Amino acid sequence: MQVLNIGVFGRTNTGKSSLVNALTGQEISIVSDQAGTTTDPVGKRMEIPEIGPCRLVDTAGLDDVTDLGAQRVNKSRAWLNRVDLALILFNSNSFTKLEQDLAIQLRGLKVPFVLVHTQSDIVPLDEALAQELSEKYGTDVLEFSVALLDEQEQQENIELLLAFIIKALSSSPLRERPMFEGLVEEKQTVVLVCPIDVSAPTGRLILPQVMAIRDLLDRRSTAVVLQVEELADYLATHPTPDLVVTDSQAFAPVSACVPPEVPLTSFSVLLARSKGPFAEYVAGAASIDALQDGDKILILESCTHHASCEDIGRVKLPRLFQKYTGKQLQFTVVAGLDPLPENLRDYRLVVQCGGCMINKRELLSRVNPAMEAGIPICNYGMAIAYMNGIFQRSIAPFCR
Ligand SMILES: Nc1nc2c(ncn2[C@@H]2O[C@H](COP(=O)(O)OP(=O)(O)OP(=O)(O)O)[C@@H](O)[C@H]2O)c(=O)[nH]1
Ligand SMILES: [Mg+2]
Repeated sequence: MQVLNIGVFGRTNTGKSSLVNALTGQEISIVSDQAGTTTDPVGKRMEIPEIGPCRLVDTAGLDDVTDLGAQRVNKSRAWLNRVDLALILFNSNSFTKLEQDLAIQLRGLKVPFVLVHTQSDIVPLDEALAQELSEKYGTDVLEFSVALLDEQEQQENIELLLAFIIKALSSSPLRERPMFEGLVEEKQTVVLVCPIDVSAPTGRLILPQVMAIRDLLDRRSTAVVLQVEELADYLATHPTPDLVVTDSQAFAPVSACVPPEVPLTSFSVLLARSKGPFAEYVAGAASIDALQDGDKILILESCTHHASCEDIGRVKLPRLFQKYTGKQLQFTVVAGLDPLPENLRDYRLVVQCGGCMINKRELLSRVNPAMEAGIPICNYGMAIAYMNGIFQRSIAPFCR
């Protein structure tokens, strides 16, 4: 399930932590009149109506000049690459170069933002300034305070902030596309093939499988969940399903079982369509055939996990690449949100993991530099599908 990040940015003492506490109704962050109270960014998950799970991220002041100030500012600024929405806080009608630059940077990153004039019980927002900022940046400007004496008025002020957040996120292009949007309709049946093998986590399903089941329930369609061994018997004894989705690793036996007229795809292809730059992945997969001896491949793995000996990014994928191409290739793996290599242009292909642990915005910030440098990109599942000869079939349901 996608968790949207909402970053709270601004100078020290503008009331960032107070706003986070007011919005969540909890004492998440320490509040004090000492500039530089918040040091490391603090995230708090909250469910926002109409939007779903979000992470509210309180950051350190962007004008922090204490000893560790520069490091704190860098850590806060790093969140600009991860947020789906930013709240830019300012007070005393002081929208200076710092705030202006922030707004311009966010606009360049195509991240929506809302301007929040804080501590408005002390200095109210100047209407002319609000009008000017709203026109200049095309966003809402909210007069906000956490210290209103009238309880009802205070509640309404928080509700209004929430309404602005919902409005900005609902129309955001950074929201992920639901997995089966445009593919499956009410009352249709989808078979989900979920192998429970050694790599399956104990006692639970993996995130893409859970997301698929949830989206099918939302669509009032039927999900049939089974393992590879049960598939043939199911198909022989039940009406033909409208779609079959399998774990990529079981694509070969599953595709042998599923009649050619029944659409078949994989969880990773669905995930790529829902959160990745799908068309670019499709084009990138074809570039695997052009790889030559000595070419470099960059593998981007977005989650952090202990690398096992059969690790997909470090062992299985490189092995498959060598076997399929017959070329001597060089692989670099970058994990988590570690910086990308400086010599990005030296790579012939970038292969990103499915990104089930990160949101669309974070995933795009990983692959965008490669796209901008004109380097073909693909993801794990689509590269595996391509090299196993099942690519065309797995993307066919989206090309109808
Ligand atoms: N009167 C009034 N005081 C506020 C309001 N919001 C915050 N404050 C006070 O302003 C001071 C700074 O608030 P914080 O929430 O700690 O500000 P911050 O932006 O998180 O500060 P740093 O973490 O240092 O960057 C505290 O003394 C708060 O009590 C408000 O709406 N009205
Ligand atoms: Mg703070």
